[in-house]
Amino acid sequence: MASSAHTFLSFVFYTIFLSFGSYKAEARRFNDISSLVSKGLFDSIFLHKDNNACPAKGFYTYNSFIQASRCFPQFGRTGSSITRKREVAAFLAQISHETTGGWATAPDGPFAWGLCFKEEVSPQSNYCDSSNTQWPCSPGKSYKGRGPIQLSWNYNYGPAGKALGFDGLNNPDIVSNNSLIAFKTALWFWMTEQNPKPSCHNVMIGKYKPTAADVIANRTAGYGLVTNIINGGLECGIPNDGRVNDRIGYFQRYATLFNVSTGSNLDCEDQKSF
Ligand SMILES: *[C@@H]1O[C@H](CO)[C@@H](O)[C@H](O)[C@H]1NC(C)=O
Ligand SMILES: *[C@@H]1O[C@H](CO)[C@@H](O)[C@H](O)[C@H]1NC(C)=O
Ligand SMILES: CC(=O)N[C@H]1CO[C@H](CO)[C@@H](O)[C@@H]1O
Repeated sequence: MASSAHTFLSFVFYTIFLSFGSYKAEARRFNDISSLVSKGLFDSIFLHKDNNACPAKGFYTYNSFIQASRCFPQFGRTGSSITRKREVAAFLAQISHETTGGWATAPDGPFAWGLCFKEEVSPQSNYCDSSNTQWPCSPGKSYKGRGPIQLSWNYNYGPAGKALGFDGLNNPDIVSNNSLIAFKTALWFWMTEQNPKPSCHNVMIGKYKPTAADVIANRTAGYGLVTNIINGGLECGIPNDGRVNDRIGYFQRYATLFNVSTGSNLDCEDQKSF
């Protein structure tokens, strides 16, 4: 009797335990960005990131991308399946341009060479805006471009570090030394609104509401507006800009790999920067 009760209870217990366990695993898979971006898709997007010619060889791993995305539960998980895929494709395209090792006649084309660099080569300055007293530069530190989004300037390293738990002003190098932190800085930039700019995330999921100034400046939602948020001061409002075209080329290739259309307003040549 005792033994059969034990057996029965164990049966009930194990059934509950096992179904709860697999439910949790299922929920994790469903909610996780890995349900949209498999390892296979990631590898076919970043065909050459670990090429011997790439300074970031071995740095940007699939696992650090997936792990970093778990800190931003809204990323790629808002809206329809098409919206979610398009947002992730846009993010991967923008970080690819920022870190590209491609050239016009590169093997597999110029847009198969994202995530080739982890830090800016021969920066023109330390990217210290000394007029910014909220995020004062640490003597001798460089706030040059690092990581997938090429985080730059003290006023980005400071708040990114504060949000993510590292000392961005005193230890900016960590962004090119730790691949998990590197991906987190890129996602932080993507998800965070920096007034008057909307977040790239809100633009891609259709939550952006243009102000009167945005309307006059032609800042209409679309991938072009994301480019404007990232580097509009240097790249937007210029007809047929090569850098903008490179960003668009990456997005077109990735949208195809995700089986989604790119949506309209790919360019920012008619937009004023923020
Ligand atoms: C907005 O776009 C129109 C049409 O493309 C263009 O003529 C106009 O100059 C643009 N406005 C600004 C502020 O760039
Ligand atoms: C895109 O479509 C192809 C062909 O139908 C399929 O093999 C692939 O898994 C799809 N990719 C995604 C990310 O949905
Ligand atoms: C330990 C390590 O990899 N350190 C590197 C951190 O990044 C800087 C440049 O940003 C390199 O110079 C260090 O070698």
